[in-house]
Amino acid sequence: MRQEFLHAWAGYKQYAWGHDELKPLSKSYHDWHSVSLCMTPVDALDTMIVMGLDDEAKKAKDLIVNRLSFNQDIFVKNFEITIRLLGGLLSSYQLTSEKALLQLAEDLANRLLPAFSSPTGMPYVNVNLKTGAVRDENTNPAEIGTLLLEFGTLSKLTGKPIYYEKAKKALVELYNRRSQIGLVGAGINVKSGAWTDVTSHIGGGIDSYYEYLLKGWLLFGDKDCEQMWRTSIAAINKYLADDSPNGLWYGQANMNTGARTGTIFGSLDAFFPGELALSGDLERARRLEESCYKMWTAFGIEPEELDYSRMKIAYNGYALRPEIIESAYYLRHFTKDARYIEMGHTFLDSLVKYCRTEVAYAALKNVETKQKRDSMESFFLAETLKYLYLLFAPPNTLDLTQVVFNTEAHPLRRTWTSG
Ligand code: DMJ
Repeated sequence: MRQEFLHAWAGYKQYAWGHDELKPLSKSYHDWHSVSLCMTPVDALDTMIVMGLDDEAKKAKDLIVNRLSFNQDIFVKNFEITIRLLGGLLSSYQLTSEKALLQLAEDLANRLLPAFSSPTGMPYVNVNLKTGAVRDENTNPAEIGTLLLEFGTLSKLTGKPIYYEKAKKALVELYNRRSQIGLVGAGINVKSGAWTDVTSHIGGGIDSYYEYLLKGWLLFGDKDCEQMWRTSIAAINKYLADDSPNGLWYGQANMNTGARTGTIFGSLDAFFPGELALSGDLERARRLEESCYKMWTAFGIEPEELDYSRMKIAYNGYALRPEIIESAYYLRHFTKDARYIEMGHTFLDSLVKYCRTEVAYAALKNVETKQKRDSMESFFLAETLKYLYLLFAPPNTLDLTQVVFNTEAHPLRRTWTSG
């Protein structure tokens, strides 16, 4: 796995050094904003450390410390910047004790804090890093509820409670707006607190809200998170789980009535077997990962969205996503079953066969034709290759009793003693 990581990283170094992302087909780069925020190096740094690639890690760390500045007049997505950059800086700080990384994290979080200034305390989508101006009030549960691990860890490491408090309030405000049957919808307005889309599911736009209820409990011992997780998972299993003739899936339902409204499952939903395994529900976790595996093998590589009732593709891209591999990693860890190593080989073989390019790896525009797309998102190095590496690595290469991964696979550790 190290070889594959080094292959992709070498492409980034050669054609995109200092920029956010490599464009693997045109051999050029892409920045998310008018200036680079070093997305790929920050996201990838702890993978290098975990893989023992010390020289590469040092180069990436030097680039970040010397080049990265958040004093920029740009609007950024609070959610993406939190999970990728704040998460990456914090985990790399915990792994290296390099103070400059913690300073960058704290500076970044201070610039993101104005995002929480809505009447409900749920964050606006975008915030300007220099001016603190905010915009975009229509958002979703994932963007509101996937902040506590990063902001909370920063509070624990700095002794400043404000970060934990802001992220926790946002999470609780969201949870308090669940329906009478315990579900959340796909869209919500942070000013009014009203739902704008009542479709409930576990996929993109909602997914990591649930993940952080569970992990907020595991990382911080937060009892409110435990209770919110327990209530939520009961509703999910009651209304969203679909025990269909071709296996266990999770589809869409109306958040108020629980009536089934869709049978779409996709590559983002594939984080859920891992989530179930981490929560102790190995039976559902195993069955759902088998369904995910069917989704992958039916086309040689998984589509972004599948209608599982007919096994027909609903959206045919593949963005180099990690979730199905992440789930295999958790299942391998908790069951010790070699089945998940077998799955891992299938995933790796497909990636090499269909996505590997001369200089790195590329997303697929179409999983049926296998036509490539000129994109390698930073999560490929942060997550996809890290989880593959850990899946094949000796057990307890990272001790899961000590480590909680944020949603971007940045390992956070409970290094603090109190609170
Ligand atoms: C990553 O940024 C995170 O895993 C997020 O939770 C979902 N999308 C991508 C990977 O697919």
